[in-house]
Amino acid sequence: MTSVAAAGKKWTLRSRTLSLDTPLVMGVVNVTPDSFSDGGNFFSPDAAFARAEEMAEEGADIIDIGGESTRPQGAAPVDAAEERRRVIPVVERSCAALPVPISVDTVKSTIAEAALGSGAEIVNDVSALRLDPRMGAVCASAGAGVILMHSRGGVSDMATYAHADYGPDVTGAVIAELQAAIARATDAGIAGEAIALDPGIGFAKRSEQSIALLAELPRLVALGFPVVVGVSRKRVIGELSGASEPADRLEGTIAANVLALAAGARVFRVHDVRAARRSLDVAWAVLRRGGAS
Ligand code: HH2
Repeated sequence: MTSVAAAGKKWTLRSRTLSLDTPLVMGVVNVTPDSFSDGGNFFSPDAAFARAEEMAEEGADIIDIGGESTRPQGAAPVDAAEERRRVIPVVERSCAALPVPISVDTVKSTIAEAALGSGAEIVNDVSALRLDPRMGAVCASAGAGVILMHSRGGVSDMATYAHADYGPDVTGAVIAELQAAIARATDAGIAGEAIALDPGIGFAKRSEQSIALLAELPRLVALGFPVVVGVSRKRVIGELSGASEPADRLEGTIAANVLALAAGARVFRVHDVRAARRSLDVAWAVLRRGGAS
């Protein structure tokens, strides 16, 4: 198998730098009643923290905590007060108790600011700084690591197909829009070393468009930033593997993660941390022996 070297070898967060010499597993904790695959499972702060702790023990390198779903069935936007109530206690407790960096999955600058004030290291913005004009400045002044994920539309329709019109080269269109996001970030004062890119699998993308992006991931990797991939339990995996239940999409998730690793992605956002850790570590040993770096 051909392997592509990840260009970005390090990712600089607020108080630490992550090495991308090995694949990084980012465990998802959704403090929501309605997330597409685990909604309601970790809605209480105690359950969410317990899951974060368990993920750290299972080998997560990063824990990503979110309080607003973008699920494909049309997510209900959450107001800032409710999102804060859901997320901040879990971020605070996780930052205090866990050895791994904490990421906050939000499109709102007030939530990012509160999470960073509680010790979070990364802001994972699924709108890539499109939806809140203060977001870039908040991330810059804290020196946060920032994930710029490609999407189109607002929270309630970004995971639908409402904006899935790309022309023949979906990867080229996504890269152009991510380049605009990089410009927004650097204009706001975010350092290049703090930025990671994510193609936004399933966000304003039909399955064939998500597949094209995964197949052409080296084009995104070639921009020179760390690449994050979130395929975990998504519709495209369900369609390809015939698994209608999100929790039944583990094998397909593993296959897509391993191929993304071979294509140069280095950060994997997953619900099933143990399985991702083990599969990516095995794949990486072989890829590295074959010359991947
Ligand atoms: N996918 C989801 C949410 N946040 N962030 C990044 N960087 N990349 C992704 O692919 C990504 C993301 C959607 O998954 P999930 O959080 O499990 O579902 P929901 O939005 O329903 O809470």
